[in-house]
Amino acid sequence: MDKLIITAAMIGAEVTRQDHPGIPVTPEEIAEAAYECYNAGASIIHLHVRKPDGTPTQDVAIFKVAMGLIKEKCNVIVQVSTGGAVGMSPEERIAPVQLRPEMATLTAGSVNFGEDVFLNSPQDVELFALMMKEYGVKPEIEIFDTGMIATAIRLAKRDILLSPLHFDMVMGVPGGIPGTPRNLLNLVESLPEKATWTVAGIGRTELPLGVIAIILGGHVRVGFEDNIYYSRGVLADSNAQLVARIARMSREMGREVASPDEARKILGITE
Ligand code: KMH
Ligand code: ZN
Repeated sequence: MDKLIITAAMIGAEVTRQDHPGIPVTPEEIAEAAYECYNAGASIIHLHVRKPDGTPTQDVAIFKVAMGLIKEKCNVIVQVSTGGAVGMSPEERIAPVQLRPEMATLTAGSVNFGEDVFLNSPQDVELFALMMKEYGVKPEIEIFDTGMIATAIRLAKRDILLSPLHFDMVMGVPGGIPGTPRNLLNLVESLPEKATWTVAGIGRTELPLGVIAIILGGHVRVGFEDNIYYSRGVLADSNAQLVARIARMSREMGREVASPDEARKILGITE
């Protein structure tokens, strides 16, 4: 079994300072939090950025500053979000890919997202995938429901997505696939050969699904984007605390944690 890749999703688009006072907002705060997560065992930073007032943005200039500051501190893999926030235009969302990050997210279909609709038309999914191919960016294919895996496989058959594919099962979003062990097993069994996968359990599903992924040979995403609690009703101290717990549990179960360079090899970013 490969070593465990831990992704830190520290920011997202929805969580506010009111929800958690420790959410990193400025590029400096983001870089510092990323460095703490790296030291705790994260090899990928799933990156969103915010405007100075805390609202989500896909502003390329802000991404560039945040990525530069992260890279000054450590060689973690930066994975930019092309999900952005619900309601942003496709043009806005895909813009940070021009910075040629090592990875970016690619949501493989539309999904109800709480009270909103997270719109990803077949045309936009294909366009995003083609842009990532053009810029040499490894997609992390975000799966909010079963049919999205089939969509990704169709794109791979047309060489729009290149093998080996890497998936992120985003589970427990109200409107998306519920975060149950049985659903996770079904998703994993639906993956194409040689695919790698991680799981992002939303809210209280983060920890149990993470543990199952450690056992199954998948990988794990944690952080305030998905869950701000350490235990029921108790806010986590920091993103790094959530990363450290998964790293500790994985080692206890006999599975070592991947460094960024080891993660690059596992994902096929480098040879
Ligand atoms: N904020 C969500 C609407 C991604 O980063 O690619 C989408 C999201 C997924 O967070
Ligand atoms: Zn995200």
